[in-house]
Formats: sequence, structure tokens, C-alpha cells
Amino acid sequence: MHDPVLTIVRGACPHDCPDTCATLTEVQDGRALRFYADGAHPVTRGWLCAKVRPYLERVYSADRLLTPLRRVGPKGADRWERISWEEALATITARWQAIIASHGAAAILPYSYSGTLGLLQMSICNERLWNRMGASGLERTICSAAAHAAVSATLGARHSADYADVRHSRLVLIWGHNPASTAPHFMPFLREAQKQGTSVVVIDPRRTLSARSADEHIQLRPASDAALALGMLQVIFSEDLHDEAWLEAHSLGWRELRERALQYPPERASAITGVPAATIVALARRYATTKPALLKTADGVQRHQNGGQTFRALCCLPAVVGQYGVRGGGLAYSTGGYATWDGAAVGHAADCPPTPRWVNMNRLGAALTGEVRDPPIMALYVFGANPVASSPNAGLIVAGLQRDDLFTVVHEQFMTDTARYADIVLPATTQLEHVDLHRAYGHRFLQYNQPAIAPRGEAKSNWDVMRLLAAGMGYTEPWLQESGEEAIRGVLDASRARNPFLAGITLERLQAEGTVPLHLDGAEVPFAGGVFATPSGKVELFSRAMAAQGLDPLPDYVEPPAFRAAHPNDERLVVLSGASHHFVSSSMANQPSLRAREGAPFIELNPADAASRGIVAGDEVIVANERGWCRLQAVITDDVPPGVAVAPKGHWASLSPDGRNINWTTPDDLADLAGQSTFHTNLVTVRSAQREMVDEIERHRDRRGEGEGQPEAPE
Ligand SMILES: Nc1nc2c(c(=O)[nH]1)N[C@H]1C(S)=C(S)[C@@H](COP(=O)(O)OP(=O)(O)OC[C@H]3O[C@@H](n4cnc5c(=O)[nH]c(N)nc54)[C@H](O)[C@@H]3O)O[C@H]1N2
Ligand SMILES: Nc1nc2c(c(=O)[nH]1)N[C@H]1C(S)=C(S)[C@@H](COP(=O)(O)OP(=O)(O)OC[C@H]3O[C@@H](n4cnc5c(=O)[nH]c(N)nc54)[C@H](O)[C@@H]3O)O[C@H]1N2
Ligand code: SF4
Ligand SMILES: [Mo]
Repeated sequence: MHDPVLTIVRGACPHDCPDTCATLTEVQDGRALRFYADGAHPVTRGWLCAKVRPYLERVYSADRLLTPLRRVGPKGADRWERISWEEALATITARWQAIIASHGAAAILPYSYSGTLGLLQMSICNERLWNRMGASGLERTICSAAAHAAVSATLGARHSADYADVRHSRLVLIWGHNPASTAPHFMPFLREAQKQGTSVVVIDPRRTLSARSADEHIQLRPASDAALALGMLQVIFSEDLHDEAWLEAHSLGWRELRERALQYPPERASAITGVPAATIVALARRYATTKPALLKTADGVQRHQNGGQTFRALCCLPAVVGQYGVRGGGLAYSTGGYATWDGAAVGHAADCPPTPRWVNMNRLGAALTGEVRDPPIMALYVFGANPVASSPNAGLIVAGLQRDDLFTVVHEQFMTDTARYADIVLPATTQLEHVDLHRAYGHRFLQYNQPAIAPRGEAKSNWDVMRLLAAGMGYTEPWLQESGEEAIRGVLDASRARNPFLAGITLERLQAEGTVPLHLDGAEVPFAGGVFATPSGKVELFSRAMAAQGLDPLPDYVEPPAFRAAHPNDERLVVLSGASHHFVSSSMANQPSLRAREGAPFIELNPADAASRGIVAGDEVIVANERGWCRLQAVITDDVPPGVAVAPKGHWASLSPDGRNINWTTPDDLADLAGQSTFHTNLVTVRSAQREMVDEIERHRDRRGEGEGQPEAPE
């Protein structure tokens, strides 16, 4: 029967993006008709980014997974039969029980990351069932582990100001961050500031969309930022531009930091970074004398082998010029540290067996192919992640997923590159079909997401599947059977009891208001009064905690071992693979309208590097190294300097030439801190595919002479 009533349902964008926009969905007759931004939200301000505007295309896509599926062909062949939920759950729990009996629960590995950032569908689902089972734990290190560790050691908490506060800044250094693509709602605030005279400097090897509208672009060598920061500090200290009174009162170890910085005179910093010494000197003077000065950064800058120390160096800069606690100054990294959830309420770990071991997610391929043993990983449960498209050294992940004795379940909205290798695929709801609570890492509001429509087909939310799996495993704890709302309420209440930023924020208020500001009450400016959340209450430039772990207690530049090993006549390029403009990691990268806007998977090459390889614009090129290869289309541009290439992340392998993407080449080495990923410490050869083919035919002809078989894929 037709329902004349049109309802408007409040929601939140769940994607891995700092802006966590407030959304409205118009629903009639159980169908979402319109989806748009909440005009009243002070950060969303009435618009959604190009990626999420067509969200209904995603929700109602004919490609949505709507029923459980069982593999009928070889792994990866994408041949399935439809099965019921009962059968899917019975198959999964029976197989898990058998694995637990033969190998122990440590042989089961959950793998999830940032398909949704909700408290319920991500955080609670990351923990409860797996803790109860005693499964292997996943070290969630693919994105920001080093920065989190660096901020924690130096400042004690991930606190940052509102985007709007940039209007108080006179100078903004956007350091290794591309907000025009990755934090789009910051940009209008920045523009407003620029109109009032704020000067913007972008520090990035690539001339990004953000760099185009900056006053200055400093195009340094990849992974050399710590040397640039220390070079700036050398100038600041030696010209007596540091804020000694502030440092004396509010920091630990500034003299030790000065000693370290004095090892980086501008000429040395210049030799490492490729930035002219005069530019370093000028930047340092400007940073120390134009106040308030904001250092705005994000996560891309840490994804290399020196990433942790680099981030430590960035955290130190605002302290030396006395800019913490200043409105419009300081460090803008993440606001994720305000609405901290009560860990015990989220995971109930104390009621569970201890986590038997931890597996670093960056090593998934290695872990599945022998690095993790006793017991080996026998079962993998993937949700909210697409590791074949998004995780490093993807060729090795595929090799692992092809193991006959591995039992893989993937819970997904779409038949992703990863889901193709599953034994059982389960259909997942989208954000319009489930409940959740979101904190943001770019602003200081909580967002409640009410379900707007019923789940499509037989799709179920992450939490609903966890509850069914828990019941199927015979786990009877009430915290494994709570409704979504009850689970959210429990964590919110427990967290509020400890966390003053949550004062007065109840589930009822969230449900009624949708967007609720955190209770900052005088703490609007982070680290006001020079008070930090570290053990000493000061900004710890010299970190005793890091020293205790055997780490360098002072930030330093260490050349990434992968680069150090490169020989002088090396013709390999460093390929950076940061955010694409139209996808969020691999999410949305199967949506036709967004694929059309993003275009074919490409690699940007400097004209000199293209010329020396005989590559012209539009050529197909083979990008390769010892880990693997993929085929991309050449874009020739001086947006990238010689020696550096850019191939944005996110394209699905299964929608790319040869069924591969850039992650077939990216390293699964770990960075200097916290097991961080090192996507950007990636040296590749780039050759025209046509030439590659000709050479291959030649090689094939030679080999045939020696009686060998078919030509192999290019390496
Ligand atoms: N459109 C879009 N938005 C996104 C995402 C997306 O995929 N697409 N991903 C989301 C996620 S998961 C995250 S973590 C954030 C990331 O947000 P950002 O950190 O802003 O994004 P990235 O593109 O990863 O990295 C930022 C910049 O770092 C530069 N870079 C790489 N190596 C170096 C270096 O050694 N030094 C310096 N100075 N710069 C370097 C890259 O050229 C890039 O322009 O964005 C989120 N938002
Ligand atoms: N080369 C290169 N690769 C990178 C990076 C890089 O800089 N360079 N950056 C890395 C970074 S920063 C990150 S954060 C990772 C992200 O890597 P992942 O966390 O794997 O993120 P996505 O690739 O977006 O995959 C998320 C999947 O979750 C699914 N999903 C969304 N909502 C739900 C839900 O409610 N339930 C379930 N079950 N599924 C859902 C989506 O359909 C999507 O397929 O990628 C990394 N990959
Ligand atoms: S991806 Fe970011 S900018 Fe786009 S709608 Fe979601 S939160 Fe807003
Ligand atoms: Mo990320």
C-alpha cells in the first residue's frame, strides 16, 4: 500500500574520511528517494563530496550482494551458488569448531579495517566475538599506527582544533596532506582564510590539487621530511627564533632536540631533501615569525620506513615556536582522541581468554603463506576491508587466499577483489540500512546514524552477523547478543563515566539531535595553557617512553633502507600511491559514475623520466619490481619531479588491466614505529608495455631455441 508520508532520516557518512558528514535521507514507501547533506551541520555545511553524493547509486546498485553465496569453482574463479543464511552460518561455525579442535582458535584470523568507521559496525565488531573466541588479534597498522604512536609519545592525545579555526592562522603549512581530496570540508575554511591574507605552503613531492592553490609548494624528495623539519629547527635554534620561555615551561628535552637539530644545517638538509638551502632557511624563518602558524598534516606522510620519526619531527615543530595552545596555531592532525570509547565496554576482553597472538595486517600475504605458524592461519574472516585491492604486496595475499586448506569468509556489500577468493560470501548492509554512532577525526561532533531503510535482500549488518555467529558457536554472554542500540548505549554510558568530553551526551540525545558537539568546555583550543596529556604533562620532545622501548628518543632522519640499497645508476622510480580523488581507498571504486570520473588507472611520470624510457602520454606501461607488476596508463606531467611517480590507490584489481593494481608492487615491510605500513617506500621500474611485449617476444624466441615453454608474465 502506498504510504504518502515522506520521512527524513538523519545519518552520518561512514567512510574513512575526517569530515564524517551529517546526511539526510528522504524515505517514502520504504525506499530512499533522496540523499543529501545536512545544511545545519557546521562542518558539512550542506554539501557532500563527489564520492558520496551518488550514495543511492551504491545502495541500490544491481551489483549489491543480496544473499549468502558458496564457492563452486576454484578459488578466485567467481563461480557461486546461492545458499541460505542458516546454511552459511552452519557451514562457518562447523568449520571454525573443527579448526579450533585441531589447531586452536589462534588459527582463526579476523581481518577488518575501514569500510565503515562506526562504533558498532567497526569497533565493537572488531573485538567482541574474536575476544570471546580467543582468535588471533589483528594489528591495525595499515594507515596511521606510526602517527598515533608519535602523537601519543609527544603530545599524549590526538587533539586538534576545528577546521574553522584556520581563520585565526596567518601561516598554514599543509605537510604531506592533500585535503582537497581527502578532507574536502577543510578547503572552504582555508579559502576564507586565504582571502583574509593567510599564507599557505604545501610540502609534498607531488603538485597535488591542494598545492595548486597554495602560495608556495615545496617539492621535497619522498621520505625526507624529517630532514626538512630538523633543518628548519636548526635554523630556528641557531637564529634564536625558538620560544625559549615556552619551551622551559611546557616541554621536556628541548636542549636535546636542539643538539639533534644542529646536526642538520640547511646544506645537509638540502642535500637530503632536494629543497634548496635558501628555501629551507626562508621557510624556517617564516614559520618561526608568522604567528599563529598552523601545521596541518594527515596520514600519507608516514607511510614509509622513516614514517614514525618523521611524524615525531612534525609534532616537535609547533612546540619549538611556542604554537601549541594558540588558537590558529599548533598541529592539526586528528580529533580522534576526544571521544575515546571505554575499551572494556567495547571489547569485554577481561571476560575472555587472552588474545593468543597478534598478526600485523600489513603482513597478511606473508602470514597466510608461512610467516605465521604454530598454528598456521586456517580461517580468515574479512569484513569492512578489501585487502586484495588495498593491502600491500597483494600478489602474495592472493597466493595465500588460494591455499586449498584456508577457509575464507568475506562479509561485503559487493563482490570485491577479496570476496572473489572466499569460500563463503555474506551480504552486508550499507549505512542506510543499519544503526551506528560515529566520532570524527576531523571535527568534534558525534554523529548518530539511524537506519533509513530495511536491509536490501538478505543483507545483514556486521553486528547482526556477529550475533548470529556467536550464537552458532554456543557463546552465551549477553554482550554478544545485545541489540545494536543496546551495545552503543553500553559503550557510550561507560565511556561518559570516564570521559568529560562526553558529559551530557546520551543515546536519547544523539537519537533526537543526530549531531551532538563534544563537551569541550574551555578545552576548545587543544593543549591550552601548555598542558599536555603525556605522563609529564609537557610536550615530550625527548621521549623517555620511546627510549624505554629501545627507540631513538629524539626525531631523526634515517634514509629508508629500501632507498639506501638503491645503486647509483638505478633507473627505478619511487612511486607514491596516495588517495585517489573519487574513491575512498577501494570503496566506491566499482561505482560506474565515479570510475568514469576517475578514469583509467594511471601513473604520473615526469616528462624527463618518460622521455628517457620512450614513453608518451596515454601509453600503457608496466610498473614492476621484485614483488610484482601491474599495467597502468602513463600521464606525463611535471606535477611530479624526476625520479618520482604517482599512481593513486583504490582501483579494483578485477576492474584493471591484467587483474592487478599498484598494490602488486607495494612493500609489506614495516616502518620504524608501531608496525606501520610503508606503501611509499616503493621503487619500481616503468617500461612501455608495447616495448615490454616486443622484448618478451624476443626472449620467448630465444627461450624456444633452448626448448622452453610459454612466455611468462613480465616481471
Ligand atoms: N578522496 C579520498 N579521500 C580519502 C581517501 C581516499 O582514498 N580518497 N582515503 C582516506 C584515508 S584511508 C586516509 S588515511 C586519508 C589520507 O589523507 P592524506 O594523508 O591527505 O592522503 P594521502 O594521499 O594518503 O597522502 C597525502 C599526501 O602525502 C604525499 N606524500 C607521500 N609521501 C610523502 C613524503 O614522503 N613526504 C611528504 N611531505 N608527502 C608525501 C602524497 O603525495 C599525498 O599528496 O584520506 C582519507 N580520505
Ligand atoms: N597503495 C596504497 N594502498 C593503500 C594506501 C596507500 O596509501 N597506498 N592506504 C591505505 C589506507 S590509508 C587504508 S585506511 C587502507 C584501507 O583499506 P580497507 O580498509 O581495506 O578499505 P577499502 O579498500 O575501502 O575496503 C573497505 C571495504 O569495506 C566494505 N564495507 C563498507 N561498509 C561495510 C559494512 O558495513 N560492512 C561490511 N562487511 N563491509 C563494508 C566496502 O564495500 C569495501 O569493499 O588502504 C590502504 N591502501
Ligand atoms: S567521504 Fe568525507 S567528505 Fe565525502 S561525504 Fe563522506 S565524510 Fe563527507
Ligand atoms: Mo587510511
